[in-house]
Amino acid sequence: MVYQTIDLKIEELVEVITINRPTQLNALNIETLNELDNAISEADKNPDILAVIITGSGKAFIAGADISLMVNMVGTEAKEFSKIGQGVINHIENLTKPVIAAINGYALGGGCELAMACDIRYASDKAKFGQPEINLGVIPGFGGTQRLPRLVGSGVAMELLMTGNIIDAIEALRIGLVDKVFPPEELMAKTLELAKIITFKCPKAVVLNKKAVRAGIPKMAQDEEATLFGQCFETGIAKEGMTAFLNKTQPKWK
Ligand code: CO8
Repeated sequence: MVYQTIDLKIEELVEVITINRPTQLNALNIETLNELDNAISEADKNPDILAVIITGSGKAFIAGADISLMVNMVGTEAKEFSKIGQGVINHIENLTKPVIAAINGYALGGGCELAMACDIRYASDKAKFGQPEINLGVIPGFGGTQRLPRLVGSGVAMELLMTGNIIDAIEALRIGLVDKVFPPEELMAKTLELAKIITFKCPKAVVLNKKAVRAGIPKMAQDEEATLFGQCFETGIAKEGMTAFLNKTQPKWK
């Protein structure tokens, strides 16, 4: 497959997947989700890949799902889009090889949701995190309502979800949203170093560790999340919030 919105590079048994839509801050549209899904399937099958790194080009990791794509959706379409995104992100989570996020910049909305599905998260000290969906009149729809409380606890998750606050990498480290923070120029080298250390270990035991940890994580209510995400589009609040974002104005909530 020829990829238009992601770049792939294999270096010594480690594949680096770079989301590459920098002018839209790497926002996830259908094409990007499909390409990511395909790249993950290929990585699964390729014996020359023992670990995967996901990062972003330019100043963002991923600034969320593509708002220009969602603004005109009706409830059923939004629910369907939510399920597509959940499927791709679950695919990343369930890949039978370790996946490390190298979070180089904005990891917002769907971007933070994708990072949370990775096994390990390294971040640049310039990275920013948040679930700002509330400002658009929606909720996270790619598993964020489920993974965020599991990672940081329900109180901290509720605060992030209900305020839409954007936090820096040091705060993300403090609350357990990321595992290590580095200066931007060291991020990729440190992430590759970690990935390579893992590739020297017994591949079967690496996968079994991942499987055991994942098996202990409580089941997620993703269907409910997708349904509730769709409801935001039935009531007109998503239209109000997303139109305001795209017009660079403030939404008026009833
Ligand atoms: N979608 C589409 N375009 C985007 C997005 C996005 N998520 N984020 C940024 N862009 C675009 C901007 O519109 C802008 O385009 P243009 O140059 O044509 O005006 C360009 O990228 C650059 O962005 P800014 O000029 O805004 O850059 P700044 O440095 O001033 O600001 C921010 C950077 C703070 C990251 C800002 O762009 C921002 O707030 N972005 C939106 C963040 C956000 O709200 N993300 C959540 C989106 S909703 C979501 O992810 C839900 C996931 C679940 C979906 C469920 C399925 C339906």
